[in-house]
Amino acid sequence: MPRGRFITLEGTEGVGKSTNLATVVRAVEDGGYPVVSTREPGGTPLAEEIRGLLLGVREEAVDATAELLLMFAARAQHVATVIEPALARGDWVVCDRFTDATYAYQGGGRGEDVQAIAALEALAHPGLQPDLTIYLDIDPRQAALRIEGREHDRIEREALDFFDRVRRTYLERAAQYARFRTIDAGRSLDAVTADVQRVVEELLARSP
Ligand code: Z5A
Repeated sequence: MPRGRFITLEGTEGVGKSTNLATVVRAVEDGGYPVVSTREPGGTPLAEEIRGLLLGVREEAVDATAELLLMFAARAQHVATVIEPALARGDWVVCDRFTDATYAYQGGGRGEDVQAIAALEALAHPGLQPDLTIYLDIDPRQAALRIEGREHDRIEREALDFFDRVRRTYLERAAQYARFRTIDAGRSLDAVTADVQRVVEELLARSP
């Protein structure tokens, strides 16, 4: 059984990751592969508990390094108990956010040291990188309008300049790594979905 493929969706809040995850899953299933659909932070009972700790609004200020370590604690559990076993049995894994989000939010947004993030990445998932990262790009001002009125979690309450830094980091990484496909997510859902479908089909065409 050949190892499965690993697809991640990335972007700033409200860009349409959850909406387009369904398109990715359907395209992979239509290609004939079993799919595990998951998300970060989260994806296992323990990691979902850590998600609650990370995103809950609280009085106590959360230290940026504590936030970074909690992200990787959740990820280590998720990789070890869900992602790696699925890939090893030949399933494809589609994940709403992964380590690129940590570089973008904790690195770009919070200013955490990139070398420290790289060291934690090497510890939590040595040798594992996505085969395809679909980066949905949008001006955070436009995305904010889409989720207006929704209750915001602790990180979503950050100011717009935080999300501008997050976006800048995503764009830098997209230019750096060949596994990225950047899609303009400021267009109609139909146009975005068509592009998402196309990039997944490109990966399917390259797969055994
Ligand atoms: N985080 C982190 O800091 N570090 C990390 O390492 C990781 C995560 C892994 C939780 O992530 C938070 O964790 C997140 C980053 C941080 N905090 N923030 N900000 P999450 O992925 O669960 O949270 P999110 O990004 O805020 O998800 P979201 O708000 O649900 O956004 P989305 O999934 O990208 O959007 P959506 O729900 O699919 O779409 C939003 C609305 O727009 C919805 O009504 C859609 O119908 C609509 N939509 C979607 N596409 C379109 C188009 N093209 N046109 C018009 N309307 C559209």
